[in-house]
Amino acid sequence: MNLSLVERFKTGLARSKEGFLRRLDHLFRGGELDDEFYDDLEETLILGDVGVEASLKLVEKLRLESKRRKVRERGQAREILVQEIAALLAGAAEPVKPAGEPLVILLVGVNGSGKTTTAAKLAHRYRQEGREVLLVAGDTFRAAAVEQLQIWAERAGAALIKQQPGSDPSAVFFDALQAARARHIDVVIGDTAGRLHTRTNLMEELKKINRVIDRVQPGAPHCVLLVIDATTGHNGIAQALHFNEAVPVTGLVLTKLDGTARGGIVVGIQDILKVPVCYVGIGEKIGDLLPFAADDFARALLA
Ligand SMILES: Nc1nc2c(ncn2[C@@H]2O[C@H](COP(=O)(O)OP(=O)(O)OP(=O)(O)O)[C@@H](O)[C@H]2O)c(=O)[nH]1
Ligand SMILES: [Mg+2]
Repeated sequence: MNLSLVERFKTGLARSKEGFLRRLDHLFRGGELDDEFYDDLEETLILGDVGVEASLKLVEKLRLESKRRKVRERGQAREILVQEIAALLAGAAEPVKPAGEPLVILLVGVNGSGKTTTAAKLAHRYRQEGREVLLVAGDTFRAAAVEQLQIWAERAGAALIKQQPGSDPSAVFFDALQAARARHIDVVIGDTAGRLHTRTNLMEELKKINRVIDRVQPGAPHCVLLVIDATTGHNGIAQALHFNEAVPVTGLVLTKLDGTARGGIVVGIQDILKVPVCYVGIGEKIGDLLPFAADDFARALLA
């Protein structure tokens, strides 16, 4: 597929296009920039999961900036809002592989958020760049989890390290990192079991995984991605805060953006957490993961 990133974000936001984005588009279709417009805009953004704080901030800035530029038409204000949203979003650069060592990426998150699928999609991305990839079946909790990752690994053309179901996930990571060095792997992508952020023992297990990885390869994991289901809305924020207490979350992956009519979550969550969205998932297929780009995303919201 040779679509631009803006086009692909737009495709991913298909359901939002019917809901939140349609309302937003409608608002900018003409007329004056009056109080009614600003009130409607605020409401639309909040209902679209942008979040109360971020919505108020955006509307206030738009009001000031339009006044400063002497803009009176709603149509002209659209571009200003695009720029403001882009400025609010910290688009993250893709992690860079450290010299001589594998890049280690750890995926964490609550049950069913899309960790395993995202691990596979990431493996696919790196394989397409010609990198050697090793997937780690760190979800030893369910037998089916290992099989699921194995199928994805084959599809992506990545190696896989696994152990018996029920074994200690830290031990799987220990093995995996040693194997990665011996086999000159470029990128190690670790799947983990889904866990509720309120379950202390499971969060302790995550801390242990993180410690073991750092012991075998000091400085790793380089990237801890918290995988959040975009359809759960602002619940994702509470999850993020808890996960961040256990392991230092460096970035977010918002999955199932294709399944929500309120795609504004991407804006709200970054504003509150100050953790960049690194990728968004826009479908169940291996190619349905987009690296996040603030400008393109803001444009896709309002174009
Ligand atoms: N539409 C859509 N579905 C997705 C996306 N990402 C994942 N899914 C689906 O969400 C479901 C759960 O995905 P998994 O990757 O198994 O989630 P997980 O976090 O590994 O789940 P647990 O291991 O049980 O915690 C699957 O049916 C995936 O196909 C996405 O971006 N869009
Ligand atoms: Mg899984």
